[in-house]
Amino acid sequence: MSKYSQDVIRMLYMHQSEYISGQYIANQLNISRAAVKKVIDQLKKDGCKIESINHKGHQLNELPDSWYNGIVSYILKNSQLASEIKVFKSVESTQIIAKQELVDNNKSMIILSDEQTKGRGRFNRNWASSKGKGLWMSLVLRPNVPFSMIPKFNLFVALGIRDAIQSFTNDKVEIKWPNDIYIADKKVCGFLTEMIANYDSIDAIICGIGINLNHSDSDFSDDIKQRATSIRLHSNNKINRYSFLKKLISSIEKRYSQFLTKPFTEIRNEYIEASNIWQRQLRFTENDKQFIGEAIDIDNDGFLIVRDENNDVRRLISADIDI
Ligand code: BT5
Repeated sequence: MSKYSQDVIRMLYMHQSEYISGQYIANQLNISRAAVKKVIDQLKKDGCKIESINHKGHQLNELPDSWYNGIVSYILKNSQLASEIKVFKSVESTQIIAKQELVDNNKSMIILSDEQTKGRGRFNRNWASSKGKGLWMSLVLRPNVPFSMIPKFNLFVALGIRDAIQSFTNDKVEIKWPNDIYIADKKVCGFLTEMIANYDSIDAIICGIGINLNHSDSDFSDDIKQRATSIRLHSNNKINRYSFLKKLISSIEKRYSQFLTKPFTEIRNEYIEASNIWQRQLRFTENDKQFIGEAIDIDNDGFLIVRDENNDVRRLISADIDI
């Protein structure tokens, strides 16, 4: 792609409701009209629906299901969450890229990819990340907090993701403690929080977030079909990935600043109300050991309180829950 593609696509995006002339774009970028035409032809080839009319100019009707840095950086220009944005067509995992990129600097980052060929869940499980269907992102954050605060981070970020997804559907979006977001008892999002830490402080939090945006049922492979859903399946319209990203980053930003300044008790009631694990029998897996029980509370520190089959009460910091 030409080095001007990101500038051209950003200008078309900013003027979506009107036609802008090749001359106008050329003047803004200080390049020739022929160069503009070349970039626009390339963007069309790439899948952008750009309408070009003689003597009127160009108008962006629809974007393909992919990320353009020119637009992402434009829509997130007021965000304080990350100082750098990196966008890829295909990577093994955005978590791997994030870990490479965070070395020897103190930057906060947003890493996005249209596709992941080796997306990973917790405990090295597979995360299906098909091209153009979802939002596959790693956030690198640099909070100046002790690493004992990582579980608390998870609780706040879960609410941020829930808030964003909820604004795109009327169906109830729920948190399955500690790392999943569900709609109608199916998983729409999974996230994981990793960190780079030294003895007494965190160098970086790397939060990997996978959200199914526009999958239809047949886009899920047989092994997850029964348990996975997308926002599109609970909305009347296709999800605009750019609008969604903007909402997601602002929701996470809000919860992140709460995380830095407030105790978990500040959001405890909200979190409990958003959770889908109450009053049902659940199977827990903790350190490879399984037991059946019922979740009864989340305490002030964010631990899950569970009553098991023997009526013993347990306090969990993390576990896998089957519902
Ligand atoms: C998670 O793990 O749910 C965390 C997923 C994090 C993915 C993001 S995408 C961006 C970043 N880069 C990465 O490589 N990863 C992060 P876990 O709780 O272990 O759940 C994994 C399980 O969810 C799998 O074993 C499947 O059963 C199921 N699963 C896999 N892909 C799914 C999908 N797209 N939608 C719903 N469920 C899925």
